[in-house]
Amino acid sequence: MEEIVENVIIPAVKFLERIKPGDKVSIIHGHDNDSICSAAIIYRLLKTIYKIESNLVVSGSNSSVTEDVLDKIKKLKPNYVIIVDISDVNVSILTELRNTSQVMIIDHHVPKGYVLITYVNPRVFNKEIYLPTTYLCYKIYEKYLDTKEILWIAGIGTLSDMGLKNCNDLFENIKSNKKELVDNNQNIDEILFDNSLLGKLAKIFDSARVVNGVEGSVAALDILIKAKNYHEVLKGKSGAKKLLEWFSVADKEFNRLIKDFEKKKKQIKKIILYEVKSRYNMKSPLATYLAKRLTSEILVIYQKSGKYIDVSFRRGKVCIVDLNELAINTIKDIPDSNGGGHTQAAGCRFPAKYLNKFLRNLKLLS
Ligand SMILES: [Mn+2]
Repeated sequence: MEEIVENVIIPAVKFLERIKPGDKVSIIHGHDNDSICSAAIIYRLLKTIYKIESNLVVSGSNSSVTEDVLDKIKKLKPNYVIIVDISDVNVSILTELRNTSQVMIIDHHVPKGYVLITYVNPRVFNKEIYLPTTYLCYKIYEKYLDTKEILWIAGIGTLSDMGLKNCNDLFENIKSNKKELVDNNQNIDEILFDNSLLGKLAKIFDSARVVNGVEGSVAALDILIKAKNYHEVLKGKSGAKKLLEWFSVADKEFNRLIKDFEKKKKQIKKIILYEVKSRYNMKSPLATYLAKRLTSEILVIYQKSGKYIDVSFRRGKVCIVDLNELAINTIKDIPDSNGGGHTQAAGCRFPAKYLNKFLRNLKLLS
């Protein structure tokens, strides 16, 4: 594993070596904790080593680089563009980015055949490997600086993307240098999420996206780059006061939905199906939490979002169904849809009017 990681980050280090103080850098990011923590680590690295304050550009979608990003990049005219934890960058957008800037993508989703860019993705080496983007950024940071200052950020992003198993060295580092973050946890496993200060911080930062969508993610990232340490966040400093308010809103709603789930969930063979009815984007944290109670079942949670329906797929401990495949197959014949992700956690999105078609597909595949 160590050796693969070393090889994966070599091109990233070469890319960063080309940057000079005074250059303009834009970091394009998505909305979830893994993406904003990755952006924060790269931002902090460039600020420390080159005194560069990168422009942070949020994409309209968490999984793809959207057209509006291109408009912003055209105005900013960066020499370098770094895209973190976003799996889809279509050819025409990438070509335009390449016209003005040198481009690096750091990602951990199913690899794409990108050309003429720096592509940092461990799955190019081994398609089974699972390492969150935040962890890759942490390993890149480690090549230059002492990681002590960013350990909490690296921990939040990696934990949020369920990277506990393969990122041992990071959690060992946290155990020895920021013990209080993982205290009372002898073993580093999923329980960490519900049972540690690091887990609480992950939930606090995620609540920004949950309660406020894209704007929330942008605000959360701003705190990640400004806060000196996590103590400031817990005290509501560096703009974190509103973050704590969002957390309390999200936490209440979360508990309400757990009860609602028990009442309204439906089972189709191995699939447990539930529609989230909430004004907040609770689907993904709820899915992650509920999946821990499962053994051989597949959890399918969906929520309406404007004209679309967003779906999260999760699976129990002993379930071996490939959720990336399942997500892709359930929307195969649905227009204007997209889906995919990882073997153990995936998602999809389709126009709400096709809900019955989606449910029929799901039934056929169960
Ligand atoms: Mn990720």
